[in-house]
Amino acid sequence: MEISELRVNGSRLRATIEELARIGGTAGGGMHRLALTEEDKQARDLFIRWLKELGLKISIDEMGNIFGERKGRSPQKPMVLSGSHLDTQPKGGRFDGILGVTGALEALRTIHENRIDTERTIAIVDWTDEEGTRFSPAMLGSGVWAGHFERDWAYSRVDLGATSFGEALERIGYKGKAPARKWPVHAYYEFHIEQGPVLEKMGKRIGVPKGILGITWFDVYVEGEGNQAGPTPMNARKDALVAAAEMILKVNNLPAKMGGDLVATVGEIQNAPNSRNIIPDRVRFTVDIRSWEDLLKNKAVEAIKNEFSQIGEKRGCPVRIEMIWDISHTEFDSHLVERVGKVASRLGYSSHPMVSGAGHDAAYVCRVAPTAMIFVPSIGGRSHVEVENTRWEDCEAGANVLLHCLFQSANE
Ligand code: HGY
Ligand code: MN
Ligand code: MN
Repeated sequence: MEISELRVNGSRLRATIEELARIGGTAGGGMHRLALTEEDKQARDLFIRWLKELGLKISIDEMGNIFGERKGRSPQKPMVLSGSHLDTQPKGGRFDGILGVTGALEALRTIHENRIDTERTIAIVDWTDEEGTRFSPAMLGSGVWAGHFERDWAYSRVDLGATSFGEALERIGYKGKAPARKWPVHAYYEFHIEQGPVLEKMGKRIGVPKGILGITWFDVYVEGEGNQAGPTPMNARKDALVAAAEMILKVNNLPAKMGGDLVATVGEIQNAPNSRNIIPDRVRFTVDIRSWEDLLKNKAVEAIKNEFSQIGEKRGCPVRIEMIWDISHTEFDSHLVERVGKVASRLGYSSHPMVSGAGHDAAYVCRVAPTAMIFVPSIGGRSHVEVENTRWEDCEAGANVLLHCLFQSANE
């Protein structure tokens, strides 16, 4: 069969996604498969089994990133790489990250069963800890591989139970020997759900992001004075939770105040001692600020930090800020972005240029290799929730676009 007529096997892709969804699946039909947990290990084991079935050369690096390589005719030429992540949010969806790994696997399955040789080696990857929800910041696996984070610093990151990334990686048996260090990559494609409302609203099938918003994460620690909820007069309180509440509302008001495309979120909070009749004395909450405009994002971060210290001052609740992560906006390779759009239209799919509001491993790979992404619509624009969903025909369409982008890059 002519390469141009090749298409992926959509029902096999669906079956693969559904099989993975059974590992860490929640009662509500979503996913709970945090990085480096037993569930993550089982998903990795299954992924490796699939790689072996295709006879791929498998390597696991010291960050637990898993690569499967299908050798090309000229293995000395820089390879083509595609993948995403298998770890999920605590109550996440069946497609975020998983579609990128299984879509790349499906592309290689299609190439393999049609006995097609490519000039360049094509490799697929499962990046460790893309979500950053258990071990922050996000994209630790791809970030170390791309040289953005130091390996030992990543190993030292701890979860709320004080388990370190390094210990958890060791425990699941995925602390590989291969150095987590970039090598020459000719082109990287990441296939992913949009995780937003744009494609569905525009009635378009394929999203062609030009890049990814810049992201800043920091943790806020507010210290109050614990006391009995009854006898303590209201004007004598140093209530850490009330101070935090005022700060959180300021975060929510920040985008309206600063303008532009800014978004700002407080997603996580811990309150201590968290007893109904004790005035809280310690609160930790997280802040996530994003924008395409790096200057705007950085100005917003400074502005909100000032607001926090004023509130802390006013309420007698000292505030400590711990910077967790900062990545400037990412601009993908214009030739590969153009290729994604052209391949989509050649295959008869409508497409739409956009920007990714969600972070992806492509953000770090893009800093060391030409990179582009392929999006498909999220039903209702929902993601990072159990109802996250994408039509199977869109998964198949996106995987076909990925297949032909891989072919073009692997044979140039
Ligand atoms: O935060 C993000 O956008 C990604 O899900 N890690
Ligand atoms: Mn993702
Ligand atoms: Mn995600």
